[in-house]
Amino acid sequence: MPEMGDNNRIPSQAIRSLLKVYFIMGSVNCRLSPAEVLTEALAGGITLFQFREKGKGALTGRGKFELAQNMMQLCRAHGVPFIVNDDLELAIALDADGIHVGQDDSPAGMIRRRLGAGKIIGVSAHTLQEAQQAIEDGADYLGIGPVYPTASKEDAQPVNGTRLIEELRTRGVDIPLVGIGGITLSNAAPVIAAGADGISLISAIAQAAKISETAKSFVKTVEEGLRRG
Ligand code: 3NM
Repeated sequence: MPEMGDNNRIPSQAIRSLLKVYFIMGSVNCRLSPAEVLTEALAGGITLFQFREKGKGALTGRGKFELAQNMMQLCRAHGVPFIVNDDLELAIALDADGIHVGQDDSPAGMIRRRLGAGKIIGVSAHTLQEAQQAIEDGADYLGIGPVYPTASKEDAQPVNGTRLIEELRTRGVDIPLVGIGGITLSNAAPVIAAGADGISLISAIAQAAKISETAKSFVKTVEEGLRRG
């Protein structure tokens, strides 16, 4: 985990660099075993990981807990922070590095009181208002999507392109943020050009024929995009 800032919060500059290639996955997203997929993705240089055990056939209870524990150990071995999707009790039980929540979950402020200052809290936002509210509530970063059509989220909102990312940056909102939804190697660059600090993705890595090489190519694409500014 990065060094803490003055108020025990992780500084936004550190969050920004963690967001470059933010891989999300659960057992239903993988063709190989989840441990194999995550090991390859870590070897390829993903910068942050989110455990998202959701959808048809997803594990629950003990099975979910044990898989999460296993994924967190793999992340820790590579120095990559481990974020839990939605499940605050799981994040607390594991002492995970953070949590990512949607609009139907508790507000970031309430979560912060349970998790503590030094944990990472991400919020999904689909409109300017949702983004502003999440910032007010103390989110560390925002996930903005879906940028492109996605098959990985059943209840996805309408596709928004890079519009909201651009609008936030034009208005001077400088919170760390990632674009999400349908991102591939061929359409990632415009997301960074729009002002995102990174990209968040499931299938382009989880279902890749060569997972580690693909993750590495995403890191290169994002870093080139960030250098271009
Ligand atoms: N959240 P893929 S889109 C988990 O719009 C998730 O907030 C989204 O998966 C949002 O990279 C999405 O396979 C799915 O498209 C991303």
